[in-house]
Amino acid sequence: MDLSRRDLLKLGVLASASLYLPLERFARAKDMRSLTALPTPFTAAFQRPPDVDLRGSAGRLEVTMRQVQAPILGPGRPQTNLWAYTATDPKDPTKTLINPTIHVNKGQPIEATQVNGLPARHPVHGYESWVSVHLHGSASLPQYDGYANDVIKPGQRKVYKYPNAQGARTLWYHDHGVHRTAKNAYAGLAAQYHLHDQMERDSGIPMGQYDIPLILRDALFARDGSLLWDDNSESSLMGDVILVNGVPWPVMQVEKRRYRFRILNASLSRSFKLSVSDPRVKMTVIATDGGFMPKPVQVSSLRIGMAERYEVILDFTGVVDPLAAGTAQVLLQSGEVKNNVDFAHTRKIMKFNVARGTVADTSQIPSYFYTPTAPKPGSTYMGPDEVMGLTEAMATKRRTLRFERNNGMWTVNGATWDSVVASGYTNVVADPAPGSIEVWDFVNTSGGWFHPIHVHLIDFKILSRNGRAPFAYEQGPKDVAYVGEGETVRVVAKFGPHEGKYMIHCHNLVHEDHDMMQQFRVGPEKGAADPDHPIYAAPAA
Ligand SMILES: [Cu+2]
Repeated sequence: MDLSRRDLLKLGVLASASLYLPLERFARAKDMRSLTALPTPFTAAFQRPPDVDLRGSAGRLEVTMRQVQAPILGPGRPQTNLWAYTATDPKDPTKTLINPTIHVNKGQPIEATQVNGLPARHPVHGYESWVSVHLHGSASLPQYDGYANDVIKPGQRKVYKYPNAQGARTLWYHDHGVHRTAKNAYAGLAAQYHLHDQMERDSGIPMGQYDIPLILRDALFARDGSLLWDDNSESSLMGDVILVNGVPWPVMQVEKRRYRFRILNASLSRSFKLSVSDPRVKMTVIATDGGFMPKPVQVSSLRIGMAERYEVILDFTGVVDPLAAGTAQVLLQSGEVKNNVDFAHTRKIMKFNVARGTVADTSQIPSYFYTPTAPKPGSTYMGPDEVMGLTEAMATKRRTLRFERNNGMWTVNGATWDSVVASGYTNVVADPAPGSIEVWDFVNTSGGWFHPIHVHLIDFKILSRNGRAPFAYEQGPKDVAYVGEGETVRVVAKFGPHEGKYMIHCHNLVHEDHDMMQQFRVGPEKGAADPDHPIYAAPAA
């Protein structure tokens, strides 16, 4: 019998909301190799990723990609081999930091040397361990953007130059190696990068120890502790363990005050519909992928697709002490998302234990951050106010990009990334003029899957979803658009500040690798001698 989840629902097999059977089509993931018992939710302690603070420094950093072991499954259970970005702690050279959050200030460019210190071949899949490092959210030159074919082979290194000229935002750096992105990222190559600026410092929002990355992802584990791979015939990988900053369903001790969480969905294929279990804890969205929204917006739930970032303030001030226990408990949880596959605990994310007693909280949530304004002329770095000042009427060109599965391949307007490679990297899906404003429609006619679409280089404003207004929480600068089932998402963007070739792709990384990726070119084709050619201008050595 081959029954879909929808069929099972009709038959009443899944009538209990808390019980989800693994889908038959995902049954292979639950094979003999998989864990017999999952970690127990809400037992492991929350971990803040380590910080590398480059503010006020010379702006140089060396990062080495390495295979490391982590006790993800808990004490007394086998450790997990991960691939991670590692850096020496600038404050203590005897310490190695795993997947650190990098902090920079606006206006301070940096150079990050990335060294491929991974095993020459992937220990499970056997492929040559090439990588490419993409700083997602940065308007970098093409040769520093982590172009998929601009790979760093084992033993090689490459210097990436990051301008940090945009406004405050939550970026992340992750792997983008051609046809290896999903497996490399799944192995652990993903971390956050925070760009800070004056608007952020003046706003009064929680900073420092109260400004906390939440990197959400799912995973499958084998009994020997290793990560298990099952991409369901190159369609989606749906894990049964939810990790927050690498810890399964952690518990975080919090005070009765406001916290700023920078939520990133680093899953390959799973989306989340986030909410907080206690209605007294208000969730206010203050920033989207590309930085602050014009105005904070309070929400009861928030859908976050792969690679999207939402900064939220959770305010624990109103939590009342229970009479007997020492703490009050609040859950961050997920709801139903179409075409997710839920297992027993995949709607749980993490738990907050709220400490008794009041604390002095001088932070605030401002009523607004800025007023949207018409973009400055020319091809310049855009502020969030200029991105949100874009209108459909300003556009001089319209384009349509269709994301669909053809003959088992994932395609953009019927083409795959291999066609770009075969063209000598000259095929483009769009060729906007430098500084021009365009409206793009992202179209997904399928009911069977959603595609979070990422456009490199630029930030865009979402104009509409199927002709209706975007969700209140996505009305900020974005670089990923969640294109749901049967949806057309319309965005407007200004193309710059750089010329050259940049990728556009689905951030279901299984789709991206097989091969839902194309490129666009800002300005004219300059051939292989282009001083900013994504492959030839600054190759790894
Ligand atoms: Cu996709």
